[in-house]
Amino acid sequence: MKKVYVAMSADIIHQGHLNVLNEARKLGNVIVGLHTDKVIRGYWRNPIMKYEERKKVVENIKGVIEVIPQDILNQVPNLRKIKPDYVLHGDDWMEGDQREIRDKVIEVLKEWDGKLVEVPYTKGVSISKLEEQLYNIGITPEQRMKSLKELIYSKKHIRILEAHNGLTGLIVEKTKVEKDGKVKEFDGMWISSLCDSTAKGKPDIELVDLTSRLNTINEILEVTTKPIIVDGDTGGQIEHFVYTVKTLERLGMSAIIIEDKTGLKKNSLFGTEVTQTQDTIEHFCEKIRAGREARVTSDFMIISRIESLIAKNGMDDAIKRAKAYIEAGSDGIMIHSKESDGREIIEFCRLYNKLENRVPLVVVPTSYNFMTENELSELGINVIIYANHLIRSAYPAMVDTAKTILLNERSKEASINCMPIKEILNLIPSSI
Ligand code: SPV
Ligand code: MG
Repeated sequence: MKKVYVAMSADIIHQGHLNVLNEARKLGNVIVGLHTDKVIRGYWRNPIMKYEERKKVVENIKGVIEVIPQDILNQVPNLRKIKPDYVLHGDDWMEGDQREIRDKVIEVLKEWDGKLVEVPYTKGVSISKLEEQLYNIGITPEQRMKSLKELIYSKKHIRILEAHNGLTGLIVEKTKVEKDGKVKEFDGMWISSLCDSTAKGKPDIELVDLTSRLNTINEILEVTTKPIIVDGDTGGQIEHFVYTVKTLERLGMSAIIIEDKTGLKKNSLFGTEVTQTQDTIEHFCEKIRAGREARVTSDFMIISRIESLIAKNGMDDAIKRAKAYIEAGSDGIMIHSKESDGREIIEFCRLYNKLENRVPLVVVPTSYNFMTENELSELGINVIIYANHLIRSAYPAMVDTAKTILLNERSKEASINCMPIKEILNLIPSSI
């Protein structure tokens, strides 16, 4: 029997996969190179089914004699090992990013006179529709919680956007754009203390208490499936923090970030304009340790936020704290800076990368917003949080509308700022 190689992700098996595998079966014994979870996360999103689960499904499809891991997008290393007589692929890879891989496959097949067979792409399969249906089914708290760690440890970097109510949660969940043949979307949500407080018309000084923040979180939980990172401010008293950890973990939050400040907390972007006191290293480490002991699973991440650069306490202090917080058991470090040239962050990363013990690094590039995700990623940063952009863009639009109505004593002139009534009525479907 001839050998036929087919690479696929097979995350949601549909008739398109079966068409390809049927064609492959006609040519010989089918070996499937199944994309590993890491590969799928790298080019798309968290797989719905894990590798072992997908493997079980694919192994049981007629004609498939073996399933092997395809652990990079490029099939060439696997092809050299197997030397198949045929490689089968949908004919949708002739354009865009996949074209390069196609060229490499054609080249390597020449080494043993193998053939590439391209089968017509199955029309009428809408992955986005299938995904929509999965979204409607929802997610368990446990699955949601785990998904952040999985994403952090398998993607070069992840991008997170703030959400402060159900509607903004939906925007983070569903917004997608296509660029260079790839679909881009946000990996998760940040429940910012600044945005949650501002949306409630309150200052960002830990005045909005946990119960009220849980209302916001619940609103978002009800309509989304992506992982959530909670801005935990200072974490409060250690005795209170342990309860916060338990509550958030139970709800399926993925992480809490606490900042090493004490006393009346003010927003970090005020910098030294207001009095902000940093906690002692010893006390903050005690808080981290208590949080770690309180959580039930290691899937819930406790991330420590260093405020040394905000408070102008120096780079040495920032690095010293990073070391201490990692030793105390932090699952991640967030370094914050309000300098707009990005130099502090670059320098911190340079020193951080020399540490022997490192954990994922988180940044909030509000002030140094000229830096691209790739530039940040090259510095070794793993999590990029766009911390306040939805509320900052919505507020000026709303104020402008209010003023326009006042000035014109009617709403006609303001309607150019507004989406049509029909669209707002249909924005949220009435049934799922
Ligand atoms: C928040 O979004 O509430 C933060 C980040 O804590 S920052 O506002 O930059 O301090
Ligand atoms: Mg905050």
